Amino acid sequence: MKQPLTQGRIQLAPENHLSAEQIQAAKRARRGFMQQALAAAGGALAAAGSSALAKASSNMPPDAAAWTRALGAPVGASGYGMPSKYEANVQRRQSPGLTRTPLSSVSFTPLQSLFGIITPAGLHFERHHSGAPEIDPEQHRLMIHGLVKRPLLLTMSDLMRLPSVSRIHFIECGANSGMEWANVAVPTVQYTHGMIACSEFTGVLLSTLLEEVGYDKKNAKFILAEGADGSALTRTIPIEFALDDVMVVYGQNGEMLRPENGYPLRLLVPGVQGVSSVKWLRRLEVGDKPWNTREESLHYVDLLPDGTHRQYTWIQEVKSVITSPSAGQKLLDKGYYEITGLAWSGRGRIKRVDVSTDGGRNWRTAKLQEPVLPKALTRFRFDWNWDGSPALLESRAIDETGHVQPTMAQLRAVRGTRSIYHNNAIKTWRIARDGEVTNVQIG
Ligand SMILES: Nc1nc2c(c(=O)[nH]1)N[C@H]1C(S)=C(S)[C@@H](COP(=O)(O)O)O[C@H]1N2
Ligand SMILES: [Mo]
Repeated sequence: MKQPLTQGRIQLAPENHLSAEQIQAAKRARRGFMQQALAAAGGALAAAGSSALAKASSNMPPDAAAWTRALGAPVGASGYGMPSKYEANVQRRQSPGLTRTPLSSVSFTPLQSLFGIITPAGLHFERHHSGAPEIDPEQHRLMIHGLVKRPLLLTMSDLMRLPSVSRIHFIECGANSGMEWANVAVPTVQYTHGMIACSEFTGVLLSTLLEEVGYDKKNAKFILAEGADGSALTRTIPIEFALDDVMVVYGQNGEMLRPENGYPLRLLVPGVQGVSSVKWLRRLEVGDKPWNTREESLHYVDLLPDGTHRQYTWIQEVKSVITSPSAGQKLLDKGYYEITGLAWSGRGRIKRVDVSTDGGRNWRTAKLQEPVLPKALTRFRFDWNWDGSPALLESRAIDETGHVQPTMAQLRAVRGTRSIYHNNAIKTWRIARDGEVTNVQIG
């Protein structure tokens, strides 16, 4: 199937790559194709209307396009609408280097292909420790017990009768951008930053449920959340979070959760690393101390320079990334480009995003797209004229609590070099003279 090769004056990355060799081969092949296309078009894509390429097509003015002269697909051709076949390249993808078995793996959101701040449910990154179970909602139960007066076993209909809220929040895996610690120049923003997604979630506030069961206000300090998947993933949540904005979620972007994202019920701990947002939620226990489960003592800990492990890191700190232009793409011409990207903070709203085109020497403030919501993705835009010389594009976000996104060097000075999790460093994309955009680290 023919895929669109360009968006504006940006040549898109060859998306179906698996290895570095295949990426290179795909790039060479596509470059060859583009050169042929450009030659056929008389050199200028912008002037395609009058080009030999355009004249060769019978669909161009003054002719009416083939689809204008025929009837289209009937209403109801698809009961559940799917993207155009021309968008088939926009896919979640796995990194071969990270996937030992697809049952305990991650697939990344194609951030380079998305607009605005909402991630379509089918492109929300997925991370499962033991595969995605198929749960019959009629059979599913949520148990709430521990330091409570009235332990409860709830059905989905019980839950869906309770007062609900809808809120837009991101979920970011703590390991997002993890490969940047080792300076593995992964080829696209999908792999550097694609373990994040943002949805409108609907469900019941955990505080509502805790009131319902009459939790022990004096002694309750932590909640344990457990999943119904084969990994029975368990995480400790501090009571302050639980009583604040934690949600027990069944809806995602207006419909029920997708199976991969926890159908029929998941926890959402806004602003906190993804692993705490336990999917396929089946049990909540109220307790007075942290549980030290496997997923919080063996995994999801940060090895510090002094050899100790940092445990129980909750917040996803302020972070941003330019999604276009980004690594793997190619600028086809000098002139105007809209630099755009995403910023977020687990502490609240984004206050400002600065953009640099010279590797962080000079910064100018980007425009923020409304709405700017707490613990949600924020879209930023920046007008830029590329003069054809090499450039280093960077974005730096600042949140409403005053936290500033650090450079990789600043982060390494504190955290050392052996971390996997919590990398919120400024990301640099290099633009070469020929317009090729690559993933680099400077300083
Ligand atoms: N029950 C259960 N919950 C889980 C997981 C899991 O494997 N099992 N993975 C966690 C991790 S590590 C992350 S980053 C998020 C990812 O959510 P998503 O797959 O909806 O993107 O789910 C978390 N919740
Ligand atoms: Mo994760």
